[in-house]
Amino acid sequence: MNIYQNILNAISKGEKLLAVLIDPDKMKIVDVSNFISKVNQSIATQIFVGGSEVDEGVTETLVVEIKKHTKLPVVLFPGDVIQITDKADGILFLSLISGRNPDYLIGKHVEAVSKLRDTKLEVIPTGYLLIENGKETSVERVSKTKPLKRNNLKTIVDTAKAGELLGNKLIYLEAGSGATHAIESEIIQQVKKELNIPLIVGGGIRSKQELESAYKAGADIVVIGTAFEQDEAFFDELRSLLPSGQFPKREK
Ligand code: 1GP
Repeated sequence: MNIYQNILNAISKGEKLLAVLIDPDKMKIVDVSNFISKVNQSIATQIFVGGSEVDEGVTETLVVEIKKHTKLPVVLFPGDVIQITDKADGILFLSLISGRNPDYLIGKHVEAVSKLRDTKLEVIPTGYLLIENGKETSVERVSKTKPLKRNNLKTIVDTAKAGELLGNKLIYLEAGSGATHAIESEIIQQVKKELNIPLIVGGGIRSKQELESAYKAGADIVVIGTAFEQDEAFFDELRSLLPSGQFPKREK
């Protein structure tokens, strides 16, 4: 499985991607089979697994269970090194470039190497930007970094571009899980205009309209967690989202 190449291929055909985020801290193992069957029938193209605060071993158990029920790529979106498991297909190797905490710019990465060295995980370097959302998010609390101000568009755009120039393969604009407001179209548009690599947008997207406007503004991959956790019927609601053909066909 070449996750990144598949993302590039899909985007080059004008397709949009949807990642369902599963937080190991919130998903019970007994509920996985039912939840994943909903994911399989939906327009989702990837499963991301990760959270800000997860106990050791929990992510691996969850990933093993998810893999029993789907052929979609399972990509780690880790809040910490202890969430790394070789049972997944890939990992977003996140650099929190909106912040200035050296642990999340290089420290955790060095720690991760001894775990990654013996795995076959596809490592995808990702520049991760936390954008202010009006309330403190768990990423902000755990990473002890400040998000970028929404009205400081130039800093957001320049930070995203710096992330690309540093060699990241993806840029992720994050409002934070459960954000009260999703990232505005204007921010997505301006960032997208500058980038030559795919753009991920997530945090606080709870309606079909919000998803659609993120795509229209230029998001290549949208990540949704909370809205699916709270109401699995949202999977069905999204089926009519875009003309068929805009979502890649995939094996389930
Ligand atoms: C969080 O961007 C993701 O890291 C998804 O956020 O849970 O608000 O959908 P939500």
